[in-house]
Amino acid sequence: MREVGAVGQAPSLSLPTPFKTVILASTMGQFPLTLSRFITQKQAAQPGATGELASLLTQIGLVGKLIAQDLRRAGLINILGTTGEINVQGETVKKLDEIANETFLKVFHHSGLVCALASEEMEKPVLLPENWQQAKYMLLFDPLDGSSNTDCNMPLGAIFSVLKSERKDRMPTEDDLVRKGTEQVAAGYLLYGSSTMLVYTVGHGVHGFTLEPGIGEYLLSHEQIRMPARGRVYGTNEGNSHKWTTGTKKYMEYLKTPDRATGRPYSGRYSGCLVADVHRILLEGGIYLYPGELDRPEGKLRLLYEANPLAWVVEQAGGKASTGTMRILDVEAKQLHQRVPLIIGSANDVRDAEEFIQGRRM
Ligand code: AFP
Repeated sequence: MREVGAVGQAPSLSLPTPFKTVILASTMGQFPLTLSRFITQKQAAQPGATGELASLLTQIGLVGKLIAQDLRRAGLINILGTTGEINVQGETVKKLDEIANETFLKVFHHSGLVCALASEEMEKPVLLPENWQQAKYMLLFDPLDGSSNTDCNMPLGAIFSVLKSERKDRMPTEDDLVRKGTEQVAAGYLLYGSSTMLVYTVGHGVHGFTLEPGIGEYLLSHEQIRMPARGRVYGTNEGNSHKWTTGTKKYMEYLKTPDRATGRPYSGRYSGCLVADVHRILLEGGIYLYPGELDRPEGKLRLLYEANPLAWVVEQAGGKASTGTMRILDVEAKQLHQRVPLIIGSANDVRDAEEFIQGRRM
């Protein structure tokens, strides 16, 4: 490998290898696309684009950098453990939940990009009166997905959904945020795993960016992600199997029954973080299920800021997302923290699951 300075007359800096690689690539004209350059390029192809959505996505990337930094030092700066409070979901609030939520609010509150912010961690949305006339968008998010992983260094994520603020004659209200998944204008997630990734769609495919910490830039690492029509992996909490319906039980038995012709049994992969499990499936195929239960037919996951954004991402990559009986993106939203069963992944796998859950297959 020729050292920096030999190729592009760049100064011979004593830099860590990844950075040298990036410089070397750039002097050879192969600099990987950064998030902002990629979004700007894509936006140039969109007639009438004003750059606000591009800025919003770039700000999501900033949130990812800030939270990733906190997570990297989580064990060291005593932000583990809980605040002792209970959030609107009835769950114990972990300090990192709060920090992640505050990070989203700090980045977007005065950005001029959004006129409303809704979070899993906040019972009511934050409506921004000073923004409502010029800010075109509303942002809904789960600031820290997989909170149970916080104290054991397992993967975590954040999920976001962007809606257009349709009303210009008045400030937005909570009801303006309660919309069907088909009305999203952007959606995606941040994954805090072995590396930090941002994956998003604006309806023209799904693209993944990996944070290069050495330069603080997200670099395009997964352009136009397409998921396999069928996988070999399932993710679900089998500790809940006693609460599953007959159809769900039969589907899971089917997945675990050996049959070489259909690649069964599938392997179980469940991390406790929806984003991490869906990301694996997005790249390698398979299925994730948090189904309706006998005592909780609506399931656990939230429609507006978990199921809808991930459903759009997965559909844009060729997959499917269902409640077990209908397409997630078609579910009529009725309230901000509405829950919904989620069966999401490779199209053929989700189709099989629907047939069992609906009793059309035994
Ligand atoms: P938390 O953020 O409260 O840990 O919930 C995570 C999650 O919403 C999703 O990320 C996981 O797949 C699922 O819930 C885990 O739920 P169980 O702990 O009930 O399996």
